[in-house]
Amino acid sequence: MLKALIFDVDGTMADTEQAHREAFNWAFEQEGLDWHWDQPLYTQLLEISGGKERLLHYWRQQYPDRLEFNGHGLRDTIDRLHAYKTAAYEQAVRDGAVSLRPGVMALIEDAQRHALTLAIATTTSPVNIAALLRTAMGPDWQLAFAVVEDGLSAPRKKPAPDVYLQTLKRLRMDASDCVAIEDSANGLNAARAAGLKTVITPNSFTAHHDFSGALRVVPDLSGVTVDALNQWVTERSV
Ligand code: XBP
Ligand code: MG
Repeated sequence: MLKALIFDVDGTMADTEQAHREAFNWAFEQEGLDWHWDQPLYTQLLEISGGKERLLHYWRQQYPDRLEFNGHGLRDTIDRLHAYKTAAYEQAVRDGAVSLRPGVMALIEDAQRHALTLAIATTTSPVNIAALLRTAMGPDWQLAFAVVEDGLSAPRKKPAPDVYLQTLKRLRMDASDCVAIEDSANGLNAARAAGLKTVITPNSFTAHHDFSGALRVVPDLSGVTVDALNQWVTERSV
């Protein structure tokens, strides 16, 4: 029987990437950059996990030989852009720009009824997790999660397995006792590299990804219960 569920955040617990994209574009305006990440471009750029890594990847695409902007070095500019973006994203979430996806809260509550342990394994920044879950679950949201591993605590981003390996280590559980819930190919590959069976709930940014090896791919978590997850795990192990 499962002992723990490990949730990804962006795209899984909530459809946050539109709000991230808009926050990035606001940051570019503040910095006087004529960059604009539209939906198709951002869908491609999401193949790079981590906002700073995504910015660096795009910078190197746009200006392969440029190491500074407005007298600031590359790293400083990226750190400043990411700080602007994170502040804008946090405000948008506080203002109600995103809500939990269908079935997420019901599965969390069902897991609590079954005395399962809950954890978070994400590449996003800690302030983003807090902004989303404080708004969605209230100020004591952190009490629901035994472990939270994020973009700061696990700097090597998905598809590297680090964030999941660190979560399992802190849970003191074997991967076989847990299920990961993800939305993207990077997330699936990170979880599987850590030995985790993974349920995928795609979204508009990831629907085209390759989810081979997933325990299940479902449109969202509506109707997904702990009993259903145990059933899927049992079916897979026979
Ligand atoms: C998705 C990501 C994050 C967000 C942006 O994280 O890759 O980078 O797109 O957030 P998840 P930051 O693992 O939860 O799907 O700018 O804070 O990275
Ligand atoms: Mg995700």
